[in-house]
Amino acid sequence: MIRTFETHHIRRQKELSGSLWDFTPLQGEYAGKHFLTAVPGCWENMPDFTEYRGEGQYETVFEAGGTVRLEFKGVSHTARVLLDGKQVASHYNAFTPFSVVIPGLSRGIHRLTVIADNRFSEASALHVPNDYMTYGGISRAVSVEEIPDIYIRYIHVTPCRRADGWHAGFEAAVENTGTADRTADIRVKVAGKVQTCQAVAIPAGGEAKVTGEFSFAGENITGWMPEHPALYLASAQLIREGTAIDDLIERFGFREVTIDGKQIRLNGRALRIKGFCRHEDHPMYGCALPWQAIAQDLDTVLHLGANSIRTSHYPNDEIFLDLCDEKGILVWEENHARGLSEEQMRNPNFEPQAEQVIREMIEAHYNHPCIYIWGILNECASETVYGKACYEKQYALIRSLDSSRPRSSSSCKFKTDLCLGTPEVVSYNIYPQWYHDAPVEEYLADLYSWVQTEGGGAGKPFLVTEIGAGAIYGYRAPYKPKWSEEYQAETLEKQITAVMSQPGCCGMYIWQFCDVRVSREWFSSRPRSMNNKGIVDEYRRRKLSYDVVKRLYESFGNYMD
Ligand code: ADA
Repeated sequence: MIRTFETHHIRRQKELSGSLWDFTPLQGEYAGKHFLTAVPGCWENMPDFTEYRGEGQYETVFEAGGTVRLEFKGVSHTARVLLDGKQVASHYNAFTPFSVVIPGLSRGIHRLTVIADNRFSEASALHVPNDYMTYGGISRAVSVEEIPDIYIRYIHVTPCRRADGWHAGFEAAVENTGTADRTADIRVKVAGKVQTCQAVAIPAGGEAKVTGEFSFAGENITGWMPEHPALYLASAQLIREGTAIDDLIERFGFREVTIDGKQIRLNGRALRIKGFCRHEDHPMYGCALPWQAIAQDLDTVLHLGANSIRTSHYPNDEIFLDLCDEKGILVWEENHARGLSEEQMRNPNFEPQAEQVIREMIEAHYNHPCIYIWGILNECASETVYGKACYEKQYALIRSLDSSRPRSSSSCKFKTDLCLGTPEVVSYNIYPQWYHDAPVEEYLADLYSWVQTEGGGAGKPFLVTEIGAGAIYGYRAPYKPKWSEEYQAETLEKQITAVMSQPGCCGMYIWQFCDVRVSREWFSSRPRSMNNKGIVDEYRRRKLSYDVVKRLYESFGNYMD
């Protein structure tokens, strides 16, 4: 599955994932040996490759001709793409989509080769040994499309509420991959209303953008809210000499996120965030969870009384976002980074790679109503002057790409963060009663007071974006030692109660939804080489804390007002 809804009625699109591809590792004891394996998938789920770090070559064939567009929703960590043995694309980072257009392909059977590489190196500033596992493989969907030489690259819809009711702005981008200048009409349809931009010139090798706005004043529009996540369709059609030659269908929701003093407002309601941080990780699928497994996680999140998920620490699979749109789960989506030091941020690849992830994340995920905030650089060097310059650039880039959502970054720099002045929302990761034994209320009140006085975040919404404790599933002990399920349950009771009663705090994310594998190279002192702070273990088996979290989260509504 590529998306949970049809994105084309005119463009011919075929999914190439959802089948077995030929796989051969290019290094190691099985180099050159061929296997048949599922795509999407991670090679760590293949019996002989549970720890393989190297290049893995995948191959399949497909039938097409003319101008062909290949889209990859995620290849981990990096990808080299060859068509009939000739390299046509490369991409860095597992967590954002990329595509390539090949004009003038002869009609027939073609061989697609994808070489994924999950090694760490100085060339990779974001994929580094870390407190989560980064896998190898074609971890998300792959599709092939036949398109004209001009095609719809994206359509973005920005809903906004005015005194007379809902309006929706749009921007559609059309790309010309040919060698001749083209002209076409662009027919835009948003929630049933139509506008046609006549005779749009699209220069050879370039692109054209059209913008406009629809008014829905006085119409019966249902806003997108967690309780009723109403979704509407938007589409753009390319029309040349009266014939529709290409189209793109997207989905959006009438919802507006605004900052009002210390509140984050969704369609005017002051949100109370009750969330979980969630890695894309599963012992059976690695990071390539099938949509049913994702849906089951979301059902569990809702069963726990939560209303939000933080995609710690990278953009998630678009299917996850589609399902959150449909289920009314709010999403904090963030670019790919975790705990990078100033030295790591000074890697010359860091800034271009981090900014590339932001561009690709926002262009691809712009329309999802579930995303209410963009996050960057989890626990990176925000206490340094150099780091601050990087944060500022990335905040500015987000603002240039999307003016409709607030920005934030999860900091762990206790009373030393230099970057709280720019983002609309201040967020902190804290672990009182786990990494240190300060009483939760006191620790949080002390931090909050600093943010309001010297920290530069006065008067802004404040979120606790990580708090929690570890527990080994099945480890029970009446004297409640750390790592016991009893200790985690008791600690989360204290933490949730304290955070939800902290004046000025508009919510929290528990670290974390489920236990996850960590990279062996990073933190082998983690019991089981896992991060064990899940409310459920890696097989989604409930720990004692599950019922505590459910009771508490359900005792709070979705809104502060
Ligand atoms: C940090 C980090 C998380 C995780 C957590 C922990 O806050 O952001 O990725 O490593 O600590 O479990 O200690």
